[in-house]
Amino acid sequence: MINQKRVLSVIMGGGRGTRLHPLTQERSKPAVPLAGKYRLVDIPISNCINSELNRIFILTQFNTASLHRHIQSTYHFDPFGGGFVDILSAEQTEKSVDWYQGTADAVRRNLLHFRAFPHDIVMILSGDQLYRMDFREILQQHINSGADVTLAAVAFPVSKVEGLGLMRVHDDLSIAEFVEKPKDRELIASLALSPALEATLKQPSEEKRCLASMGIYVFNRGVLAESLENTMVDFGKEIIPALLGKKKLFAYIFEGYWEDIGTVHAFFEANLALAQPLPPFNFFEPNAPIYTQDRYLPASKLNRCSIDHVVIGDGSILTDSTLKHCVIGIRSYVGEDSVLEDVVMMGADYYETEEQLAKNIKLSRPRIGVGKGCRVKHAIIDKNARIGDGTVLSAEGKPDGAYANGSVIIRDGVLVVTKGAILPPGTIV
Ligand code: ADQ
Ligand code: ADP
Repeated sequence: MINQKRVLSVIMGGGRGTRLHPLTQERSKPAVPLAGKYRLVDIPISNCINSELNRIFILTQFNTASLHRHIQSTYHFDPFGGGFVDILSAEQTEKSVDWYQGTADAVRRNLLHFRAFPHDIVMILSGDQLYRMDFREILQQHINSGADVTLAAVAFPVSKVEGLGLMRVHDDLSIAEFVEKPKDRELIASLALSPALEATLKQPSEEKRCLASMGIYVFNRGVLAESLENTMVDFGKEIIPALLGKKKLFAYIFEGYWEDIGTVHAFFEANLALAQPLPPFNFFEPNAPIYTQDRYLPASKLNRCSIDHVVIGDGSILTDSTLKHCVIGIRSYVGEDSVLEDVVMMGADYYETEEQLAKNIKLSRPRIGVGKGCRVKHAIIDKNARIGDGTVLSAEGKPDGAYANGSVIIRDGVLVVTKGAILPPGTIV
């Protein structure tokens, strides 16, 4: 039986990587708002809590105010259970002033913090994935199999494995081969699942499948320390391949929905997917809720709007507007005659007071939110953005790059209005 009190969970909160830029321009990756009211880090933390794992570290390059505030105001544990969520940021490590070089380097530099807590197992999680997983199952398999390291894996069709670490396993799920992000088609085909293992999977597939690493690793304590006694910086690229043949590595096959949302494009699509009739990720699951900050906001108010497949966060006010296929975050404001289609609007951190609204008028500055008569398509509107009346925004036919004096960035074909941006009335991108 697993003893959750002997497990430490470590969430990788993001490296130097700028794949979510400009959403990570002013905040650390775990703090990026998700699905109207959550933040990225709520997903792995909720999975831990729902799996009765309550000793959680977040490794991040920099502990931004928003991340700190969010963790502080959301995750409270009863004082007798020993639970905590601790942010360990690179800037705070004593030995070196530079940033974590990679995932393994980040874990290595924090081993001393982990040592202060009794544990036998360290579970390493990615911070930018959307999935719901009961970690007790992988931990149980890890113990039953006698593994030194267990890697969570999803069976993906060979045409969809680009950019993922792939493994070939024996029928007992022990790992025979691991290749980080291979490109060669023949090599990928040679890693495909055996017919015997294919037959054990719940969902059949027409196409051949490979086991792709989810970047989730369960390590026995001693093996983790031993495998980091070197200068390797990355788990997928270096540590895991180096352990093959030396330690017992097993795969745990996860069969639920799993999406890596570490790029602007994937982040945008995964958010918008929540507006589908039956979203692939269910935030309404009663048995394993996703937790977030309780903000005590009023219910949203919609005045004469046309709404078609839209998720709306608390405390929003929408008037005489048309919204199709959108995710609208907390405290959003959308004015008359505006049309939003395929838009992820993150909302606002605060309401403007009467005085602030009066000041806006005096300064000819738009209020926070979307003004009147705007058209926005295929876009992310980051928090606290001020979009003036008559603004038209669309990425269609435009190359990636900066627009509107840098207030708008097109990335992976998705238009992003940056956090706190001010778009004067009549802006056209
Ligand atoms: P990637 O996601 O490309 O591949 P990586 O860039 O190492 O790997 O990121 C893994 C996680 O760690 C992400 O959540 C990232 O934000 C975070 N991270 C990266 N560097 C960090 C650092 N220095 N400090 C703190 N956090 C950091 C990995 C595996 C693949 C696997 C995919 C699945 O290497 O084998 O298929 O994850 O997404
Ligand atoms: P993000 O979610 O984009 O990372 P933060 O969490 O850093 O943003 O900012 C949210 C916090 O900032 C909230 O606590 C909010 O009350 C406060 N805040 C920011 N700007 C203002 C402002 N101009 N007036 C009042 N409160 C503000």
